[in-house]
Amino acid sequence: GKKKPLVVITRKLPDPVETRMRELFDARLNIDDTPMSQEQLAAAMAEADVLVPTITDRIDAELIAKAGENLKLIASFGNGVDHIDVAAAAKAGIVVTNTPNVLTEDTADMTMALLLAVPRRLVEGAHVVIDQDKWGGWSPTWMLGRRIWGKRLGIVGMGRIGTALARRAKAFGLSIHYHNRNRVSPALEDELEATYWDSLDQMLARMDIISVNCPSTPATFHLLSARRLALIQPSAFIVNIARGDIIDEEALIELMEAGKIAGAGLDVFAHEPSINPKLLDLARQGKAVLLPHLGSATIEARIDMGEKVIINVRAFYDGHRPPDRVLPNRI
Ligand code: 8YV
Repeated sequence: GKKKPLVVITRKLPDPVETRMRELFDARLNIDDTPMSQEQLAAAMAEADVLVPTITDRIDAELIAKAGENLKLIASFGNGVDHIDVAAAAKAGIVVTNTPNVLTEDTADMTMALLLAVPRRLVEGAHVVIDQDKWGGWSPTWMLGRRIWGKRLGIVGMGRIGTALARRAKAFGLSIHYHNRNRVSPALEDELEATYWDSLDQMLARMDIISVNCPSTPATFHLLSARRLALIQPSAFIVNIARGDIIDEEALIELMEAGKIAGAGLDVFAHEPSINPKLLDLARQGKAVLLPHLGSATIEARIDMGEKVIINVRAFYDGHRPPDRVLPNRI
């Protein structure tokens, strides 16, 4: 038969995915799961037919320029492609694919979890019981949070995850508002009873909870800038499961410290995995709930994402168009 493509996988993936990859490809697996250095990535890209990176690999123009003749496909394990210079890849004749859809519902669940956790003081409450032995008993005025039902949720980015969040939030009695590059279909707006805001500024100023659900691109860098964050009501909460660089994190911290934004639920940060110590202080004060990028971290999603990578690689090598090709002009 045909020679199997040499597929370099940069991180440890779930066992069933690795087993299948070993069957189908000449798979080079990262057994100890240490992130590759730029030098190791360059070495891998010099010989591989296919690279399977994750968000912890920075595949920039410099690396792509050094890629070997054989490298024709970067099949990323993940949805966001902000870690890959897709335009440079296209110029070098390298196809890029991602793993959309299969992580949508899990990521929307995690957004909902943060959306509930911050106003209802879930993590703070859990700590009172477990760590601090501070629970003196129930009192009618103790540890009061803010009601979620009946409030206005403003979704920044009404794509797959934003829509999945909107469905959940509607069921929780929130009214749905959104800002997006384009309006969604009238049918979807009807289903969600959603209000479209052409002006992000105007939407931000009127929401009780704001959720960031857009991709990180040059156009969305600091989309929630210091100026825009200052428009948010002091009683409002903000949730981000997308990417840390969409919010001006320093400005958000200052506004929360000053009591001008009530709280934040963050799964992503400006400089992951390091976290601004001021955010940790805010978390200790109960103003922020911080998670270590767990949005799509379920075993089911990870297996499905692996399957998607495999489908894309196989399609490419069978001479078909890979279903999840990422085009530079879509970014
Ligand atoms: C995962 C993510 O951590 O897919 C994304 O864009 O940020 C997360 O769901 C990532 O996919 C792992 O590579």
